[in-house]
Amino acid sequence: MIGSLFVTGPAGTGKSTFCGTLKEWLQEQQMESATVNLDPGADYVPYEVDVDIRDYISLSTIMQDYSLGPNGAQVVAADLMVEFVPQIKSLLENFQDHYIIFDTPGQVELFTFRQGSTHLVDALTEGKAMIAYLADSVVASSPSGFIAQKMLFGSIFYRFFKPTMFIVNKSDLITAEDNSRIMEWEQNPEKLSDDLMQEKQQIVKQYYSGIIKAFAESELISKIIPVSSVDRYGMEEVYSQMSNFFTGGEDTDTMYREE
Ligand SMILES: Nc1nc2c(ncn2[C@@H]2O[C@H](COP(=O)(O)OP(=O)(O)OP(=O)(O)O)[C@@H](O)[C@H]2O)c(=O)[nH]1
Ligand SMILES: [Mg+2]
Repeated sequence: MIGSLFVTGPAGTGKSTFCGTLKEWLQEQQMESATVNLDPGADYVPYEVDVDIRDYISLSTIMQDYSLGPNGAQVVAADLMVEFVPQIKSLLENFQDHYIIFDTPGQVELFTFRQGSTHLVDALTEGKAMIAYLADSVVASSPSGFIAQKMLFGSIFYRFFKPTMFIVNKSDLITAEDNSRIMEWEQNPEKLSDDLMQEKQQIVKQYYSGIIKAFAESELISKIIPVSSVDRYGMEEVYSQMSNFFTGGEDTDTMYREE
C-alpha cells in the first residue's frame, strides 16, 4: 500500500459517499485505490467494496449470540474487529501500489473511542495512516456548530495522533459565502469569536472564549477542505494532502512522536 486513509465523522456526514467518490476520482487520474468497509452495520455501501468486515462479522449473529440490541451489538462488533486484523492484512497484500480507503462505522465513537481502535489503525497500516474527519457543512455554517465540530475534530486528532484532514462535506448545500466564512473561522479566532457573539448572547461568551483560545494555543489550526462528495468538488485538494504526506517521505510516527 502507498498509504491508508481512515474516513470518520458523525453519522450521516457522507463518509461512505466520500469513500466512493474519492475512489472514482483516483481511478480517473490513473491511480489505484482499494476500499475497505469497516462498518459491520452497513446495509448498503455506495461503492465497490474490495475488503469487507461484513464477511467476518455479522451484527445479527452477535445480537443472537450475546442477547444484545443493535447498539450493544455494534459495540461488541467494534471490539471484535481487532481479531480479524491478520485476515484483513493478508487481503490488503493484494493491493501493493494502492491507496487504501477505510470507511468506518456511522457512529463515530465506535471507530474512535473503543479501546482497540488505535491498535487497529496501527496494525493495519504500519505507520502510513491519515485520518479524514468529515463534518457536515450545514451544521458547521453557524459559529457554535463550527466550534462543536472542531472540538470533535480535536478529539479525534488527539486520540490517534495522525495527520488529520478537517473536511467539510456537503459544501454544495451551503452558499459560497458560508463556505468562505467557515474557512476564515479556522484561521482567524477573533472573527469566529465576533461572529459567535452575533449568534449567542453575551452571557455565554465565557463558555466559548476559553475554547476558542485553546484551539489557538494548542496550535490545533488546520486547513479546512470544503468538499462535495456528490458534485465531486474538493477531491484534488484531498489527494494533494494525501500525496504530500504519503510520498513526501514523512512517517506519522516520526512526525508526531519523538522516539
Ligand atoms: N448534498 C450532498 N449530499 C451528500 C453528500 N455526501 C453524502 N450525501 C448524502 O448524505 C446521505 C448520507 O450519506 P452516507 O455516505 O451514507 O453517509 P455516512 O456518513 O456514510 O452515513 P453513516 O455511515 O450511516 O453514518 C446520503 O443521502 C448521501 O447521498 C454531499 O457532498 N452533498
Ligand atoms: Mg457510511
